[in-house]
Amino acid sequence: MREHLRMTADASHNEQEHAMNFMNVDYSTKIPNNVNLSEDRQVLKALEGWHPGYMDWWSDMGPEGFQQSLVYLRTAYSVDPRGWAKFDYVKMPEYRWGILLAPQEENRVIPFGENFGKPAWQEVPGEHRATLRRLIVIQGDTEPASVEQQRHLGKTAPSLYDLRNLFQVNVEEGRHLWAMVYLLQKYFGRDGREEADDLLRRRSGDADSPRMLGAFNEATPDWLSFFMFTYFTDRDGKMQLHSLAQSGFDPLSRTCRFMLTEEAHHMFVGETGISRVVQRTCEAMKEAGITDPNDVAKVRALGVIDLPTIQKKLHLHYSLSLDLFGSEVSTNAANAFNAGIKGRYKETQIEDDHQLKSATYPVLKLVDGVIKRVDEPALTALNMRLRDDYTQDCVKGMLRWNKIISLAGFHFKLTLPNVAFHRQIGEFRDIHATPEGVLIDDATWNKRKGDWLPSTDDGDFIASLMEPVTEAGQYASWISPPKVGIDNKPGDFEYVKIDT
Ligand code: BYC
Repeated sequence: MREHLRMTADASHNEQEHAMNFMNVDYSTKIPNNVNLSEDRQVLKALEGWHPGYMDWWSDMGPEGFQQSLVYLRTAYSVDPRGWAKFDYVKMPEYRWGILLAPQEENRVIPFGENFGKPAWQEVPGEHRATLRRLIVIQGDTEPASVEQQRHLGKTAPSLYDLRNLFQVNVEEGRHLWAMVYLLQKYFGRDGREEADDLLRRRSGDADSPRMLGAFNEATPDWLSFFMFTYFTDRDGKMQLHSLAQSGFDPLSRTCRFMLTEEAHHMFVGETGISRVVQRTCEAMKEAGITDPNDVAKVRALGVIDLPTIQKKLHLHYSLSLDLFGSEVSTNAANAFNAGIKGRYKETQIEDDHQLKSATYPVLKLVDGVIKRVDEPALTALNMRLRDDYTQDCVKGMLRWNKIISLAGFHFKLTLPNVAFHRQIGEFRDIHATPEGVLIDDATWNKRKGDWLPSTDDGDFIASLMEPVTEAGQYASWISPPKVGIDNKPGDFEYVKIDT
């Protein structure tokens, strides 16, 4: 990411000045941007026309309550990686949602596919218009969906620090919606504008007009789910954005590159959130002299979330997020790659022909009732490859959480379930498997699923802990304070001034 944004060291002073001006965001128009909107009247008009609908959506479906509170938020004022964000108190509806693209790389070429090595497209290539639009719409659809899923959480935040992080994530997902809407309105004419309107019409979990991808129609009922979502589902976002950042369609690439800068904080919220929950549980067990982390009743009596329940939530969110990678073998993915529209994770760092003419990739498949690795053409196995990259990325957080547990002296390990567990998309959607990957029949699944996925009782227990804590520097019983404050603020900093 930084590689892309970093300016070449040998650029002359003037070039550097020019680049800096370009990177700074123009706040003189209603919609802050670094794409020279003031000289692109048609697109500015389309975006200004879309703005009131967005504000209505934000007020109907954005965070419930707190709209008049002052929140200590970061706002992007530049896309320079050395200093792109500014922190200040802002009322959420007054947040400056803007259009920010990473700087254009001179002479950038399409890094993969049939058009490998040709100049990157600055306009939509006609023959790939439909594929491109579909991917942008799907990406755009997830952004408001997550805000809708999280809209009730403010009422039960475990601290002002967490409340602020929730709102930061929410406003930035809102900005990511703007990012996709800009691409639709600037490059796709009338149908782009219609798609932009539809992005405000669909609703997470709505029976008639749901969001496009499965995980974005699930509830986020409590803060443990929020942390799991930002760890696992936002990480799918990271992988997908990385793949789209490779795109031969340069405006999409530049948009995604900047989105990734913001996205990192969302996963930080997830990773540290789960760490803090695990930490608090371990401390409470130690203080109470509990040696068996599986003694759920005893642990729950302490007002903390037992490790087996954390494991169940992890099973749920990881498996839902795996579904977001689509089918293991996909001609859609192959076509998008061939076209030069969606690449692989870290495409430019991979050493191969970038066309996958004869390469194969091992794909997990169900063969005669057994899960096996089967070599498939690498081109159709791109979703599987990205999913594998994702799994590797997920493991990092697990190691940190498990370290907290082992340092506290407990024998318990959080683990990722097998990829065949609890799937609704792809190769394993019609079977049942245990978290260890053992295939089981329907009856066994129905009997055992409460051992592996959060049950109603588990949900009720977690809900019972979700009491808001609104005093600066105070934290709910079930979560540890963070190690450092946001923007290096002290522990008792008032991140949200609720009553203003
Ligand atoms: N749910 O060939 P297939 C984020 C559909 S998250 C419902 O298997 P393909 C964020 C698929 O659309 C990242 N439907 O898969 C995170 C297709 O339908 P059509 C979001 C699904 O196309 C947190 C059919 O099944 N970005 O940013 O290779 C907070 C066969 O498809 C699902 C992207 O996903 C599903 N899970 O890959 C905020 C990137 N999976 O066309 C934000 C853009 C598949 O036959 N999207 N289907 O009607 C893509 O790259 C691809 O569309 C997918 C699917 C990876 C999603």
